[in-house]
Amino acid sequence: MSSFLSEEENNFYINEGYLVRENQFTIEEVDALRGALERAVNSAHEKANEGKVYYLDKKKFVDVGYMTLQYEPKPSEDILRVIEPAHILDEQLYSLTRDKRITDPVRSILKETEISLWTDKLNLKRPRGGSGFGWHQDSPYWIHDSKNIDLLPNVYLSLDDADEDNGCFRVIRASHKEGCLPGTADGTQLGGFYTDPNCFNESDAVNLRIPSGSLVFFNQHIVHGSEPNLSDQQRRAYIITYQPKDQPMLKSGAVININ
Ligand SMILES: O=C(O)CCC(=O)C(=O)O
Repeated sequence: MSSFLSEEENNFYINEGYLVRENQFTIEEVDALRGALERAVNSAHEKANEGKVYYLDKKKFVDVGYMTLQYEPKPSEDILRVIEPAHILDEQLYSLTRDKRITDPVRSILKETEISLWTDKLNLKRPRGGSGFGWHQDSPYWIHDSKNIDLLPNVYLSLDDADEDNGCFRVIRASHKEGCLPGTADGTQLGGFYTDPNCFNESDAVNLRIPSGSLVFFNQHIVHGSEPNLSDQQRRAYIITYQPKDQPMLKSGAVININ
């Protein structure tokens, strides 16, 4: 069965910069994917011993080959926050990058039948303190590495029910229309990657309260972020980003076409 976007969905994505499709994966599938995610986390922890450790704005990062691990700030520095890319750590995550429920809507967005993988990451917002993500766009991170900066749609798969309590994903509706916006010039190392708050209106924020197994398609230019997880519940997500076919991946430079 194909999962292409309807004209109405496509128009919504074009105008708003995002689109939600709830309950695309069954509870059993989500359970299996949570297992894959936690296996990937264990494997990343093991590999981290061989990696190169560095700090940006006092936050710990480890590069292992072309994989980057980001940790929670002190005193939780042993807790992984982001793994990018993650498909190399687990066969099931790799298969997911080819699942038609994810890739057919991307084909609709890119208006292409063949696409390739740009990057993928696991965001592990753990209970009682998993950090938030300040308002930002993805495109300024990628502009120096991609020739297709306007053609990098993201897909967010929620692996837990999410709402404001556990730091659900949020977008500034229609903010993608401005292209790459300026960053904050606050003198920190990472400040330039957070969007200047004068360039968007926080009252346009949409909190995406979604059940596990839901997908959010979002434009690489949309301003997005999320609050910390102060609840007792997990808020785990897998975000996969695509591009036109035959293009090298961010970090590894490998070409992974998806037909
Ligand atoms: O997982 C989230 O809530 C936000 C993720 C995000 O902004 C990102 O990975 O670029």
